[in-house]
Amino acid sequence: MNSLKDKIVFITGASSGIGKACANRFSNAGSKLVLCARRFERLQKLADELKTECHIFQLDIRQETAVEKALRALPEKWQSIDILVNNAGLSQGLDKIYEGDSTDWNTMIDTNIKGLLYISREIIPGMVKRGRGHIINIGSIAGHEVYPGGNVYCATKYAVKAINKGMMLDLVETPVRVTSVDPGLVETEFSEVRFHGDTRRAETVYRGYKPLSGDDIADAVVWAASRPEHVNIAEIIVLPKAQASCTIVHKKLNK
Ligand code: NDP
Ligand code: 8X3
Repeated sequence: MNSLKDKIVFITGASSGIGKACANRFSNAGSKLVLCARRFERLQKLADELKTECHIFQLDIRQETAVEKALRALPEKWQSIDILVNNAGLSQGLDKIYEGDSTDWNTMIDTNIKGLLYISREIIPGMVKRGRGHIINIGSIAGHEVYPGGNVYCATKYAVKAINKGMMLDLVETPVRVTSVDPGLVETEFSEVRFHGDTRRAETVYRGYKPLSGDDIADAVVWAASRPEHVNIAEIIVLPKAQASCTIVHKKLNK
């Protein structure tokens, strides 16, 4: 087992859901945390609650220059990031492709693909130079199957799958590990964001079965990170027991 104590873990999108759960799990394992998101007050509250030392900052990962500035300005003691969890991401809309909103498309592409790349481009060179590091990308079952209305969101997660593989290939001659953790249905703010704040519609996504929690995914992330250095967990798909594919979910609904 690879100890996570005193490792510096950078988690994007730590203000909610899976990212927040990862922060809690790594904190319990004794890691030190670098956390970012757009909602800074949430990060402040989280950092106050966590048992470990944290460095928090507000960042919109879609802004390339802001990403460069923020990460190049990290205080020296926080620069040697050991583990990067590329978690920040979102879905917007569930429209048929011919009815889709290009603002939604741009938000998803700019966050899930371009934002992840901007962050990675800043962090990976240091890992290569130091001869250690682990990148954990949060993909999705939506990067393995396309479902009706999922079109562009699925395309972004297929892109994450390709980028994960690309990272593995390009880093094979280094000690830097690369993992994709690909969840199915996880009850977070994800559906509320997808449906533009329609909480009633969002709730229906998780009704009639037991969905995953952010903590279930954090468990897989921390497990992958704590394998011995010679073990690389390339990809993990984690689904709720009631889910067999993107669209086959066994729901017991009251009539
Ligand atoms: P949440 O909405 O609960 O959390 C998303 C996080 O991403 C928030 O912390 C949000 O912070 C952050 N974020 C979004 N846009 C940006 C941005 N432009 N810059 C910085 N941070 C941003 O959803 P989840 O926890 O479920 O989602 C986390 C990841 O898991 C995503 O990549 C998602 O695609 C993936 N996923 C989720 C599944 C699910 O069913 N929930 C299943 C499979 C994958 P803030 O708004 O404060 O910026
Ligand atoms: C999130 C899971 O099935 O809602 O990536 O797209 S799904």
